Amino acid sequence: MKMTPSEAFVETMVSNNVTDMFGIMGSAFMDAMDIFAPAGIRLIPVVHEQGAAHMADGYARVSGRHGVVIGQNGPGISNCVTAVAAAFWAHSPVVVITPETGTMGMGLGGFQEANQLPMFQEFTKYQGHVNNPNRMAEFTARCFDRAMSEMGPTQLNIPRDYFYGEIDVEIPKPQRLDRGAGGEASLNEAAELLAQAKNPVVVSGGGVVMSGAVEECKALAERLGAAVANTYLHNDSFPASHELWCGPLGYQGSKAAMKLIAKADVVLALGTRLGPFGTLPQHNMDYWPKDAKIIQVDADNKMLGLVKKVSVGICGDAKATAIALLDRIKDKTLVCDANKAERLANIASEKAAWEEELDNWIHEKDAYSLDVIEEHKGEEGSWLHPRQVLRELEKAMPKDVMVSTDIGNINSVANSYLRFEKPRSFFAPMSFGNCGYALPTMMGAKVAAPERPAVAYAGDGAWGMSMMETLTCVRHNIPVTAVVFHNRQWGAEKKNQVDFYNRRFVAGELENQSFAGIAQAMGANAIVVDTLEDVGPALKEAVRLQMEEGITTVIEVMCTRELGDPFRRDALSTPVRHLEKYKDFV
Ligand SMILES: Cc1ncc(C[n+]2csc(CCOP(=O)(O)OP(=O)(O)O)c2C)c(N)n1
Ligand SMILES: [Mg+2]
Repeated sequence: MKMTPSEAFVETMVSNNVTDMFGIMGSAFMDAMDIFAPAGIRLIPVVHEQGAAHMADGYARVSGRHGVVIGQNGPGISNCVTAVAAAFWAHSPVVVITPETGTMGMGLGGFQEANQLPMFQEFTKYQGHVNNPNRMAEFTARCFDRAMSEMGPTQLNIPRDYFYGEIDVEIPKPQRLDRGAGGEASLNEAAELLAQAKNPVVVSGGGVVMSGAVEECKALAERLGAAVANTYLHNDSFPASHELWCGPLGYQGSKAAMKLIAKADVVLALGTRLGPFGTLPQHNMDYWPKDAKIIQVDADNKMLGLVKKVSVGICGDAKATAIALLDRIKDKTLVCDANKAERLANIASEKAAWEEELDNWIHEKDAYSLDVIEEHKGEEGSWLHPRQVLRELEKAMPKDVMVSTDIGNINSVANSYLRFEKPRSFFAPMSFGNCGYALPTMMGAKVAAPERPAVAYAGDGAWGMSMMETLTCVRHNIPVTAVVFHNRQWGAEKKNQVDFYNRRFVAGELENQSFAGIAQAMGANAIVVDTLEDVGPALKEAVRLQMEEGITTVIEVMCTRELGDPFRRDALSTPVRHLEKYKDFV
């Protein structure tokens, strides 16, 4: 059919069911943008393109659909890089559309000229470059197909003059992969290991969330009577109310999960790449069971055995594989049937012990934390203990909530207190670990699921990087609730200065303005919380306003400077100085 490349581009997005995009307008793609609305596509303008790409990520993660981001060539596109990297490590089907300098100007150093493919090379699964306007629909379609089949961001790079002209083209139909359970041999071998296991434990990862496999994971775990641990930052990969759930592994995770997996003889790691950060020692426990047989299931064969040694690697879709494994063991007598009751009792008692420990863990007890708690004695107004705040927030969380967390000390401690009943509910920056993630990601999630309550956590440092998107919440009616932990420091990094640099604080303090005041100036509602009793009611009221009146609220929680365990002690070493002038800096 005869059309312009702009029309071919837009029509291909329509055939991929695109209804929302995030970005900032620009001349580079104005010809196509002009027909977004009649095509049924809403372009949500943001404050900064990093926010747009995070929104696309959140949108994709909550809906399982494509998240789409677009911007002006050059700076609009380079502004997206950090957020696309985060989407890459979250395996999100984000399509980043990057209009580029026109072909007649390339290489001349013109305005906003940049070579945009290398910028995203490391953080995309596929890069489509429209090298001829006649191929606009073909490359657009391939980017949308590959984002789904490869489970990650793809880039569509379009020289800006290629939107114009006249082409004869057929709009391709979306091609979606029909995923399977994996090879017979590996499935049989895994089923045999499970049948012989005395103490099997299941690890449920992001692949379980993405493939919609929670029910299948549940059925398999129930047949085995196995404890189920969530992988790091995938707390929504198994329902927290289930008797077999034992919480997340890894940084600030659940001691119950770590103790239970430490004793496993067979681990079924379902839908997880077993990334390096996810199984780091924690709470002084090196819990990964080195002698256990590990069955790893991942949809990407390159992840099998990459980080952890495995006995059986299954290249399969978590859902299909769980079904295939259950089929193989359901009617058999399993070795672990004999001690099922005993194992269930053990799960219950480990969980109860961890809950009790959390209930009594009112504040951090290391020397630095005790000192900073002391510094406020006798002051007017309260500075709250982060752990107590996090427990109160947990208790006040609405049903069906979506929560995003940022990178920071308090946000990491939050991991122990975030529990979910259903998948696609918890969003964190995963392996890229960038501050400034939580608010825009939650906004994208809210656009995809306006019927669900949306809550973003951020430390005061990270909040500074992202809070301007509050303007977007207000301008474009995307109501969310943000909880800002005001502890006047870049706490997570300062913790390293406590542990390794003798409390020599360089660039770690943040003497802040009022975040409530800033939020109000941006047109949002704000609540300052400085007593523990107010934490839960503040969250409940903010969520009520969000759901009933479409109002965005920033809850500013005044916290002490105490600091929980650091991300990783393994990454730093004690300072050594050879020069006389630095001799005291050890
Ligand atoms: C974009 C980016 N810059 C810097 C860092 C390094 N970093 C990790 S945590 C952190 C401190 C976060 O401080 P804040 O948001 O106030 O949370 P807190 O640790 O105080 O709870 C920093 C600077 C990062 N992860 N990402
Ligand atoms: Mg802070």
